Amino acid sequence: MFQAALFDLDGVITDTAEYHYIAWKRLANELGITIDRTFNEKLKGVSREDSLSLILEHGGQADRYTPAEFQAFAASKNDYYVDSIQDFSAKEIYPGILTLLKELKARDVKIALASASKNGPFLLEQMGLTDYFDAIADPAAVSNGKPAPDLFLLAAEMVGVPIEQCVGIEDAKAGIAAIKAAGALPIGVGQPEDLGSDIAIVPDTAHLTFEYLENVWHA
Ligand code: B16
Ligand code: MG
Repeated sequence: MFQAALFDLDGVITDTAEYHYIAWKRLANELGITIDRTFNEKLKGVSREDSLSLILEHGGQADRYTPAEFQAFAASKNDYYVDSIQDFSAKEIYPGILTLLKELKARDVKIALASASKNGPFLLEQMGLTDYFDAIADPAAVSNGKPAPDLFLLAAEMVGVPIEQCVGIEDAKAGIAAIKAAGALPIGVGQPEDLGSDIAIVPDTAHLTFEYLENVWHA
């Protein structure tokens, strides 16, 4: 049996992916850059700074700004985003997630957050989920973001479980790559076209039951 479950947040525990998209789109518009949902797939699981670099590159503005301007743009996007998540509550938890967290707890499986988001702790608090988590890996504490394995390795270390004994749950390509690179068992939420057809994938979180995780683990 696996001993720890390492959760991504945006797109797995709740639908913040949409709010990130709206905030990036607003900032991109201000810079005269158009982004759509297809492009947005590239930003999922990717850090704030790396997302901004991808957007500027997409708009042909890669080297146009000073580091101070770059930081100001990233801060603006975060302000838009943080404004939009102020009213988050338990109502925003994706289907099946609360039950899964309870099932994991009942079986003494460790639970850790491996989100690239610096707003993760705030969101867990808003949704009343903080107490379910044995650890929250701080994305600012690792040198390389997803798709590098660092964040998942840190999460496993924080709950004292060897990475080979962990499952990682992700909705983003970069996140699945990070879980694979770390050496945990990846479980995707989404579509094989986005995440790859070589891993276990559920179409939505309602399918993420403890029984499902156990079956994947033993398969
Ligand atoms: P922040 P995850 C990621 O969270 C998001 O998917 C990504 O869109 C966002 O840019 C990143 O967090 C950083 O978030 O700006 O709030 O620090 O999917 O790894 O939970
Ligand atoms: Mg995600």
